Amino acid sequence: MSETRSDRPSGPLRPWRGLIEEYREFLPVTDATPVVTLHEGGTPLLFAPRLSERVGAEVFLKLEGANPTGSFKDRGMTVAISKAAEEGAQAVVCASTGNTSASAAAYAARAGMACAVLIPEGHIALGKLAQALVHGARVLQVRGNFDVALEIVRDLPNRAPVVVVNSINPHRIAGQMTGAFEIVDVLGDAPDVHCIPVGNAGNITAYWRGYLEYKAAGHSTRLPRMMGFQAEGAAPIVNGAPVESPETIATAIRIGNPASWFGATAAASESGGGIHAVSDEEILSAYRFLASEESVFCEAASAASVAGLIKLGVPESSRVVCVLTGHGLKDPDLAISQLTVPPAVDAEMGAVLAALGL
Ligand code: AN7
Repeated sequence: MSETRSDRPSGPLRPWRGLIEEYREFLPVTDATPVVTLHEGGTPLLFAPRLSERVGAEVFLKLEGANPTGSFKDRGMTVAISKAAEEGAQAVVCASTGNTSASAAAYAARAGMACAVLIPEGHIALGKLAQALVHGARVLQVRGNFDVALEIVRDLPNRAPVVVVNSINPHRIAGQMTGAFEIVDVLGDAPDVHCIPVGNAGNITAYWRGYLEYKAAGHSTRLPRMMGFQAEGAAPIVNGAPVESPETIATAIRIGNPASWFGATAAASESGGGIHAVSDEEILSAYRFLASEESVFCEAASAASVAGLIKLGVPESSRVVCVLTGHGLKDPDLAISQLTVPPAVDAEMGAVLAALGL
């Protein structure tokens, strides 16, 4: 295994300049590529003491909600938008359950490109819709789910001069490999088990490729078992057939016909892992556990990785990484629906003490 990567400037405050600068030699960029970055990547890998105790393993959480737009999508988007800029693209387009649209909108704005996003009407978290709008994207709510929106988007370049920035764009997958590189860089090698939510299946495809490429380059000696988790009502890979009308509270992974289906099944089988389903109840239970016990507020789709870990278990003392793909603030409606918001009290000491039961 190689020493700490020495070709980078070091010092007490070595600036993080985004994942393209950090992992340039693994990415499809050259000196001719204008790097469009919001300094994404470099996210925390946080040890989770209570979750570790609960499952009898050593569990780390990869906090992808710490990316600039609050999800892992920024990893692929910095590469996809940089390459689109290199090709002279004026406009990008994507279908999205929310996070891709937020990320595409932000990076397109940074690059001075137009951006159009197609989202399923009524099934996108409020924070994500706000992001796409505030970054200036043309937001089209379509009467249908993600899968039908993606079908239209796939065909758009045949009709108009636009670049698709969904994960069917290979530059997205390339950028998302860097999540695996960072995990290996922090742990010193790959973990035993890698747990990850699966929607359109681009991310599990990217992580597996990332682990393989980093090992081939001599940065690790081993490979993790890849465990992917779909929501029970949107589990086409688990069922072995597309789901016509996917349903889950985890709207980010409300996807019935994943574009990278084969990438997910290959990652699972080649690594000795698997793709499994978790119920909405199990997802919400993990979501609440992470917030109250580990102080990590992720979105529901992200909690599917931890729900799966709790449900399936792992051999004792395994080293496990769960990817928490997006920030909990993306979906404030879901968070509040899980709780009772207390009524207001009068602004005086007596009322405050009484309300607190003191
Ligand atoms: C928080 O934004 O598909 O299996 O259009 O937002 O790579 O699709 C989002 C997916 C997991 C699943 N967690 O990742 C979109 C979109 C969160 C997500 C996934 C998504 P993939």
